[in-house]
Amino acid sequence: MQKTVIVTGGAGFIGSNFVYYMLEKHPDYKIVCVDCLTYAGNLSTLKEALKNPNFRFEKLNICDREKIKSLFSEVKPDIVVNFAAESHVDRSIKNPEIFIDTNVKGTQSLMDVCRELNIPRFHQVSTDEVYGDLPLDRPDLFFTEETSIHASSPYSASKASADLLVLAYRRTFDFPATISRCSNNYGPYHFPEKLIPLMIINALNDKPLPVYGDGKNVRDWLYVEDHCKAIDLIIHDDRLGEVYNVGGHNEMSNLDIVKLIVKKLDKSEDLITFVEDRKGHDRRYAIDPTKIKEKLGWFPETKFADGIEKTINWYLNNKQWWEEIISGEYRNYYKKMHGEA
Ligand code: NAD
Ligand code: TDX
Repeated sequence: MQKTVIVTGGAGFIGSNFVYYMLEKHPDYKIVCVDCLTYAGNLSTLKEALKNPNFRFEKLNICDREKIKSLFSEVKPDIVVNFAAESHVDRSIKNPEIFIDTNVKGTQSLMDVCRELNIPRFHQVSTDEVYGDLPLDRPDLFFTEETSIHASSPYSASKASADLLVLAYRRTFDFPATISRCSNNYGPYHFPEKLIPLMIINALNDKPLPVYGDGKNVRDWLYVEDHCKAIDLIIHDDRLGEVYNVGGHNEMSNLDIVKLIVKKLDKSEDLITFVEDRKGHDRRYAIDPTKIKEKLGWFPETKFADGIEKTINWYLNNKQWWEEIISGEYRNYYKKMHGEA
């Protein structure tokens, strides 16, 4: 059956991958992207989607309740998937306020509009960071959906707050929502301030590779297409009020990731530079995805060895995309973080 899906934050990394995934998987669906194009959103990312008659882009801030209401009234979506967020932990440490505005108030505003218009389904894209971190010396521990919320950074606190609001709207107003909490994604269109694209691009440019602290922090990496598949399954399932953990069972230390990228690009490990640690730096994330596997049959299909190969090749073949980005506002950010552009 033909459906209309509103994708907020669809000009960012995961949202744009989701737009492409949905246009291909459901060629009869209408996909409407709502994005205000912050530093992290790029229309060039949606260049191919914009050629598709089933795709529409609206430059709008999710906090602008009136304009969102007017668009949603016109479009009458069957499903709203909320990716829109400030997503970078380091930026949240420098300037927390915008994280509260977009991630908390923006989510609330979207839900209010959906309630007013009786939109039948809302999905909140959340993160494993809401659970805080796990110790490195307890590899037997994983985050389950029952793990208590224990956020460490202003970013994760804002995402946790949004999750609590979604669950409260579910209970109080019978709001038709679901939540997914995913581990670290990697793949095409990943903004170059995040670990994997930053290391690929700096290595290609023979620039220092800044590893925070001792580099032993562990993340659980998932190829972005597998995340998109998980969300597609969740929004097409009738169970409401569910929270699903989504993860790749693919834990790696930051240093191992950086060394792998250096090796693949045939560069020298001398580029690796240990820098001051991130404040409040989470040690380890590890997802137990048993629930989504058992209830929806989801599993991470892309092996890390294949995913990282595809990702590196994508950055090699799409230089124009990231060269445009690193020549803009990004330079100011990089200068503030690392002292040189
Ligand atoms: P991103 O920073 O690449 O993209 C965010 C997008 O949201 C951008 O296009 C930006 O312009 C847009 N946006 C920001 N504020 C907005 C606003 N007020 N109104 C409208 N649009 C706005 O982020 P991402 O990495 O693609 O993450 C997408 C979602 O997935 C976020 O909610 C994030 O918390 C979550 N998540 C990300 C990861 C990851 O590894 N990147 C993992 C788990 C969950
Ligand atoms: O230059 C760097 N050097 C470094 O050592 C950068 C940018 C990062 N790191 C470390 C910090 C983290 O331990 O690498 C790890 C990954 O860092 P990020 O790419 O900034 O991701 P992270 O903080 O783990 O958060 C990501 O995953 C969860 C996303 O940005 C979030 O939006 C998502 O919720």
